[in-house]
Amino acid sequence: MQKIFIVIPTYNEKANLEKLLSQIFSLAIDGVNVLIVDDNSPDGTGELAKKLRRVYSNLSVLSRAEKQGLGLAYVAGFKIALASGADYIFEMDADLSHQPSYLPEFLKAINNADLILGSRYLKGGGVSNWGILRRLISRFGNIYARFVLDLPYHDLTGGFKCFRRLVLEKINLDQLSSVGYNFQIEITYLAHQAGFRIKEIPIIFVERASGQSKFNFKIIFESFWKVLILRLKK
Ligand SMILES: Nc1nc2c(ncn2[C@@H]2O[C@H](COP(=O)(O)OP(=O)(O)OP(=O)(O)O)[C@@H](O)[C@H]2O)c(=O)[nH]1
Ligand SMILES: [Mg+2]
Repeated sequence: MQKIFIVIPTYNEKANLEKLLSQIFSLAIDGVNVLIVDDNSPDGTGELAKKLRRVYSNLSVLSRAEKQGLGLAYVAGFKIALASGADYIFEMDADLSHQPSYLPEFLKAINNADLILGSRYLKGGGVSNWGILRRLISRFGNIYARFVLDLPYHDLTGGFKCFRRLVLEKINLDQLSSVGYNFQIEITYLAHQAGFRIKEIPIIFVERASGQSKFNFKIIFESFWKVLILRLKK
């Protein structure tokens, strides 16, 4: 039977966790496991996740000592998923921006691809409840990365993805240069360079209803120069 791991990094997502897990597990997808990677959230997300293991037998929790950024949380989670024999590995946010109802569509699409990107900027995709500034930043960031790195994909900054195991085995996870959000662009770029088949499916991204955003201008500047550096290393 296929084994699926949904890796979900969390930092202060207590208000979203129960609803998220209940929505994922109620889909009753064959072989599905959820791995929460918590960076010692002050709001107790990690403890709540551990408690919920009594409810969901296919839930596991990786507790890390301190907040080290999204990229490093994913790398640690991917290693566990690979060691546990996962065939397909998902990236997904904990704040319900990534709707679990899309999971079956990713699994269908990955039959003919190695990496599926959930894309806001394809026909049928979109963003709900984002202000104009956030929309412009996201749009510009995507056009910039697409142009500088010469990639054909429409959404490079999104974090709802499904990898075939082989992709994460082939990419050197310890050599990623991005520890923060730029990780999203970098991992897709490396998969593309390695020749993997990457496809996009449209998703509607729903702005978080609870908890706090960790998005800030530092992230934009980090991405701006890290994308340039990736290009120069080519
Ligand atoms: N473990 C861990 N998780 C993180 C870290 N930074 C962000 N996250 C999680 O990564 C996911 C995406 O972060 P968000 O804060 O939602 O960032 P965003 O989606 O760009 O911004 P908003 O939707 O506006 O909040 C969420 O599940 C966060 O809890 C981190 O340093 N460590
Ligand atoms: Mg979010």
